[in-house]
Amino acid sequence: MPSKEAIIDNIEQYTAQELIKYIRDGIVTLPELISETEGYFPAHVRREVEQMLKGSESDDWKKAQETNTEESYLNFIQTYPESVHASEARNAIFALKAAAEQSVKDGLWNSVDKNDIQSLREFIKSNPSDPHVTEARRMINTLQEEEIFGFDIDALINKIKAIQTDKTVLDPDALIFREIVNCIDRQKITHEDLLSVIRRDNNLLRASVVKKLIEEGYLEYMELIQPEVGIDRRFVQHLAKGAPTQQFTKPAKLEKINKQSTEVYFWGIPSSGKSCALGAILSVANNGSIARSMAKDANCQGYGYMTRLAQLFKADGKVGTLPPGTPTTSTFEMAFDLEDEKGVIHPITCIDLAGELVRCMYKYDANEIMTEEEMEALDTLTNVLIDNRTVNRKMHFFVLEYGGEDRTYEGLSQTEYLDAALRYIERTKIFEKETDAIYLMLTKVDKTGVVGEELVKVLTEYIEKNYLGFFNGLEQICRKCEINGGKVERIPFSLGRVCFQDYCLFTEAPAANVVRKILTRSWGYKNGKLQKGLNFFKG
Ligand SMILES: Nc1nc2c(ncn2[C@@H]2O[C@H](COP(=O)(O)OP(=O)(O)OP(=O)(O)O)[C@@H](O)[C@H]2O)c(=O)[nH]1
Ligand SMILES: [Mg+2]
Repeated sequence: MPSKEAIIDNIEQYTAQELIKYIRDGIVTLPELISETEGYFPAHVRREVEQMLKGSESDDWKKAQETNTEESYLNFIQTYPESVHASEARNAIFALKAAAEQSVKDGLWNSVDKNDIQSLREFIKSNPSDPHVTEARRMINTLQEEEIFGFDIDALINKIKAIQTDKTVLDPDALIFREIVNCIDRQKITHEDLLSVIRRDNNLLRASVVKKLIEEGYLEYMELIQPEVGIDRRFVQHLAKGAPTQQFTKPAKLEKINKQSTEVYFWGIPSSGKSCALGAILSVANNGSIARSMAKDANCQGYGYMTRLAQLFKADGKVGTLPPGTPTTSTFEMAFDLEDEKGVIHPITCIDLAGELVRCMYKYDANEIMTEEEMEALDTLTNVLIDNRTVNRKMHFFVLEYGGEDRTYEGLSQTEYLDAALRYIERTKIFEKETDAIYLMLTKVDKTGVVGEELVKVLTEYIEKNYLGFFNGLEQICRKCEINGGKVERIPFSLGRVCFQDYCLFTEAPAANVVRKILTRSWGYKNGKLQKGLNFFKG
């Protein structure tokens, strides 16, 4: 093989084919041949070389990408320095180098003994800028906690629950995944333990976490269906399909309720099941089984949300994906007319509030520092309930989540937050003048595992044990303000079966029950004439 100098000095002796070979072998480049041969490069040979190079450029680019090594891209750049793919090739080399560096770092991280505080500390000391440093610190904390409190599966479950309610964690699912994997890798829990955690509560882990565990080889789809774990095959099929979730856009700021209607409010802490209950109620209201017809008000602020939310709940035996949590600043107004079986039209406006808003009411009451976003959200509520308040009749559902009594947000439980909401609403005086009914809605009662009379018994005991104070407080308001003969009705609610938090096999009966109640208690008019009903102005 001649040297670069020999080729340049004797350029007129070589054929185009030979020159192409030298270029491909990286001995010389075309620009060098052009600029360093001082006019001796025969024009017809140069044209031939250029054409042959052009013809094969796209093939060679494909080959370089297929090989995908630093060398393949370097060769390509040397052969085609002017190519449109040259910068892409340089970027590819850069990415490959970065990946190689990262894998050396990963190797270092992989070799650290994750059960040993000392070796984790040494890793942090010698690699202070490594991306695994935070994880190493977290592991040290975990090991220290284990030293103090001991380790068992319940400790892991509690940790997962704590992460789920910690607002400061940016990506709770990723953190929960790492916690679990860390426990398995350190042989703190076995594969069977993980399955038993899923069996004990099908809703502890979100679909995305279970899916990641499967993708990373910690679980198998079929194991979830086994009788020992007992998850319905349809949920697992839905998981495998990875159905996309419904996305809701931020609504316009709500200034006031626009419709002459009965306003129905749902109050409850984050994740207590308000939006799901509302979606289910809207879906059943729309299907003609309880109400004869439903006419959605296309002008209301939450029209799009209402349509999409109701769409998620269909009792067709197929698994549906549940809505995501409602962002703090999103308060939705959903207005519609329901026609009952006697042809009476009931104009209704349902208001879906973010549970975070209920926490804001507490913060406001307790003079705690609030973010700008929280102030803005509370301002919406103040507009609707106080400044621009309507004379519409109102119904309030106080939503308590069955099984959520231990769940705390920043150290406080459901009732502390709901108490604050209650005080806030009391100050508006709407209980005294405009309220027709107050309900205590217990959501997620499928978690009891019982139905019928047994369910009534379990729930009565449950409320007495956990929420008697709150319930009595509500009844006291009802007596004082002469609402519903001083009675607070308790309504059990469930979507049917929920799995991996995001998936649901929907059953209509509980939502149908609520639609019936709304129809019974709301004002209506007949004969297409909008009249003020008898109970429209109460006091
Ligand atoms: N087991 C069971 N879980 C439910 C039920 N309804 C809701 N959930 C679970 O509770 C989660 C939260 O429900 P949402 O309706 O979004 O709660 P929310 O009160 O609107 O929450 P925010 O919008 O954050 O205030 C859902 O993702 C489900 O995992 C139910 O009937 N049964
Ligand atoms: Mg919600």
